[in-house]
Amino acid sequence: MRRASTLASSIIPRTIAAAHDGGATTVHNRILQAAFFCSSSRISFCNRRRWLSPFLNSFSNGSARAVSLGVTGALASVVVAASFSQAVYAKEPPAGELVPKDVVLYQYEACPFCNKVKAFLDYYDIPYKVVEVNPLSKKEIKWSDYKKVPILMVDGEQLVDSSDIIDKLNQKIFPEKSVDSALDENEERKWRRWVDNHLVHVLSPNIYRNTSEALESFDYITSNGNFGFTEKITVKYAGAAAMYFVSKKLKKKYNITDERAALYEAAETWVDALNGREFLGGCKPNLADLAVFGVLRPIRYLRSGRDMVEHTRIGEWYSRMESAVGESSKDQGLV
Ligand SMILES: N[C@@H](CCC(=O)N[C@@H](CS)C(=O)NCC(=O)O)C(=O)O
Repeated sequence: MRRASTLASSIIPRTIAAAHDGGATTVHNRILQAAFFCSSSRISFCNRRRWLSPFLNSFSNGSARAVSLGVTGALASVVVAASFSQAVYAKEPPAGELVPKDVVLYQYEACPFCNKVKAFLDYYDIPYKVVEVNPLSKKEIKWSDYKKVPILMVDGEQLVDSSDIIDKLNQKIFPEKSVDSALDENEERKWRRWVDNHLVHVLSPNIYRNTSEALESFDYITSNGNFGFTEKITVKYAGAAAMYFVSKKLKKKYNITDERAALYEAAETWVDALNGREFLGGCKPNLADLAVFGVLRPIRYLRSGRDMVEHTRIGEWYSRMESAVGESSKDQGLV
């Protein structure tokens, strides 16, 4: 095991170097993975939900009257209403023979790009195994020439770069998929680019905004990442301190003056893009919905994510996405 002082002196220059790395690199591996509170039922879809609304409304009016008709009627109404009240969204599972058999994701639990890929795998119920990479030694990906995560191995083929991974996987599992229109396709592409070029850059300055948020973030990273015992303690404090300073540099680099305002503005921009639709994809999430959801998932239950939901209109869409994506299809077994 490396000595704490060695680790402290290695992580700080590495993270600062990342800030000069010209892209969203190491900085983003410090982003957190918050707890997932996903619905497990996947039985209806948004049209059905709309068709059910008048019924549910009249039903709930009716249930008030049922009280006067007797306890049995009231109880029955409560049970039925409760079973419909958790609106969930159907998935579009790919044809069985097109689902890859052996999928392994090399990731950092807190990395937004990795979470983007996971949102795709989870939504389409593609079973996968996870290898948590140690961000200091990266020994788990020594075999690869590509030195970032995510790396996705799909039936022996190495895929890299989150957006490329999703494009290739999408093509593999839906070779015949037709988009509803060129307009929809352009819109989806435009917002996926917005995620990669804008949204991800707003995240780090927010989760490392001050010392307590930086510590909150690193507490989660070290609790969920692949670190040895001494590494955990060193990385938590050294990493939080380093990223606090790095995030200030990132703010400058991406012309962000007020990080929270930038986060709220991004959330509002996304809700405006939805333009009243349940998802950007309409009745069901498209790749842009999955990308936005994926990169926000690690911060959702941190202070910044909670603030975002409290101060913007994004919460309802986010809850719909949690429900639509459902539980992770991650295989709990070891690779
Ligand atoms: N464009 C890439 C970016 C991937 C990326 O920057 N990943 C970070 C982790 S969030 C990374 O591996 N950085 C290099 C490092 O940790 O040394 C993608 O979308 O997958």
